Amino acid sequence: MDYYVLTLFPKMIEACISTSITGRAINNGYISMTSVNIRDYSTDRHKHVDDYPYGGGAGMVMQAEPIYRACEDIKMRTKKKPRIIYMTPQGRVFDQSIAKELAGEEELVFLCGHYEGIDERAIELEVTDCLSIGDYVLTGGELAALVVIDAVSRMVPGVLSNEESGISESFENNLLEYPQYTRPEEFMGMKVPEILLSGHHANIEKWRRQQSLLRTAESRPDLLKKADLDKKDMDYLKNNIKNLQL
Ligand code: 6GU
Repeated sequence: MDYYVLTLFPKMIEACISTSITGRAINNGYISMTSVNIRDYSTDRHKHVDDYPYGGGAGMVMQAEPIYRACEDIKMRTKKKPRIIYMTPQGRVFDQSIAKELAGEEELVFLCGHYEGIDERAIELEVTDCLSIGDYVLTGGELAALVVIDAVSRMVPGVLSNEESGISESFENNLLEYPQYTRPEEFMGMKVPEILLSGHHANIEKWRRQQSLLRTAESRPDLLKKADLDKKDMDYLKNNIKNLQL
């Protein structure tokens, strides 16, 4: 997977992506990152990239031309027509299924805006997808792009080790993860649930499933509606959750 990020703050992207699992994936050749400074495509002698909004109002708007030129340059450098994703709170809300879908691409371009947004004509000319990471407003698209890149990268084959990808995880099958414990057996008077020390694998699996069901019902009842539940799951929930709504 080759990522390109168009931004006014390329250092922000590089610092974040070069650490941890994404950093290892870059070193091992599973992903690559090119951060592109939109300011380098300004034709203005003061390297301006923004101006006042037509019609008035607060803040500045990023001009179409530097963004257009940066996108065209990237399209020339990549073999295929890459998807160009504009990070904006007005976009489709990112989730695990979108992460999996994007992981199937060979290249992804992220466009990060700042100020009061970018000139609509740049969006019309270049952008193929708009993505949001949730219903709140960030100062710019960089953190949002990093969130998407992280979630997509761990879906790219080879990025996670066998052990890491064996981790059953929240949102697989729309259930939240069960609680985990490690040594010591007792901490501040709190004991690890007895069943986890029993060595009885079938009972442990059953307990973990029940914990997942409880957590999802309590914190994310919206997810539970989409989960694949059998009769045993349903009976457990009916007996353990007061106002179960499915
Ligand atoms: Cl993608 N960008 C900005 N600026 N704010 C956001 C967002 C994106 N997603 C949620 N809030």
